[in-house]
Amino acid sequence: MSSTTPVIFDHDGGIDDLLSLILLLRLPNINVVGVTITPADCYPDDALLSTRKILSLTGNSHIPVSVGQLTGPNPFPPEWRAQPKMCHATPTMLRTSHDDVKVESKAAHEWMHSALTHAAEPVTVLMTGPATNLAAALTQSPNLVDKVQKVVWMGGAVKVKGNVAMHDHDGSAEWNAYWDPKATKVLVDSGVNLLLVPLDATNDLPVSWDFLQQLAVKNTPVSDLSGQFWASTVTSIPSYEFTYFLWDILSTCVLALPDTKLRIETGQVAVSTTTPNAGHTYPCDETGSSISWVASVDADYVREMVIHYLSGEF
Ligand code: AGV
Ligand code: CA
Repeated sequence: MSSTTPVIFDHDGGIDDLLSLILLLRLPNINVVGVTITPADCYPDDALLSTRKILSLTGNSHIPVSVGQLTGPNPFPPEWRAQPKMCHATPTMLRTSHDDVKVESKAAHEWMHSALTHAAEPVTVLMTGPATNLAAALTQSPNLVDKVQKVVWMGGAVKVKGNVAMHDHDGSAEWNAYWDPKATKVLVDSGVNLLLVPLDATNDLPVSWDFLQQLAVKNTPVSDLSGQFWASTVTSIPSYEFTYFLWDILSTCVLALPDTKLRIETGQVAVSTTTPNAGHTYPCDETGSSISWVASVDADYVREMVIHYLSGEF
């Protein structure tokens, strides 16, 4: 066994997905073996460019990147998908090359399938976008669950309300679970060792001005770039509620958090794939599958950990 945990990171190119990539690469106990992109809460060209630049900037240009071709039925709002374009427009990112980072010819779900098949030891899969790529790989080869050490997925809302606000939806689902409800169901029912990081836990971690202030005083290259990314998430229209959370960031931290800093619940969870609650992940003893989810965390500890790892030199 290696002393670091091998991790495949599947993200969907949002501001906090890209910040999660920076954070993940700086965690001492993690060895990132590949990055896959789901074209969900992003435009894939932007997500790919920012991913390659971050890998290059952090001295990780050997890590392979693969872009997904599969899409879910419920697209993200175009305003959200366009927002992360600013990430590769910041001066640090503009100065950084990307062509030293290889892009795999295989689509993300195929690359993931082959990486898991050939893995010498079980791999942890961190996912901060919809479950589409891993669900496709597991559908093709259900035995691959044995090659997955665990899945940590920013997805779902188990005992709290969701964050989908669409005319044909009752608001019970979290967006990553809703984008591709069938993939969500495949993942939950797959028998894989699954730990959700749902809204139940992330609701305690809004991106507050106080948090950004604490990051800013670090005054280092990494904290400045991170603060610039987050600055683009504070825009809000008066009277129109909008809060950005440390959704994907918490999920990344879960890979390194001491057991005493989080509370995990285990139970039967079912997934709806139909309106009006498509993507709803709810406790259900009759038709559910047994999975675990992070119910709550020590929010102060997590904030300090994030500020610690997102400061210093690249
Ligand atoms: O539901 C949270 C997920 C996370 O993976 N994403 C954003 C994070 O990357 C969707 C999302 C929910 N609300 C959003 C989202 C918002 N206001 N802006 C952008 N994305
Ligand atoms: Ca995301």
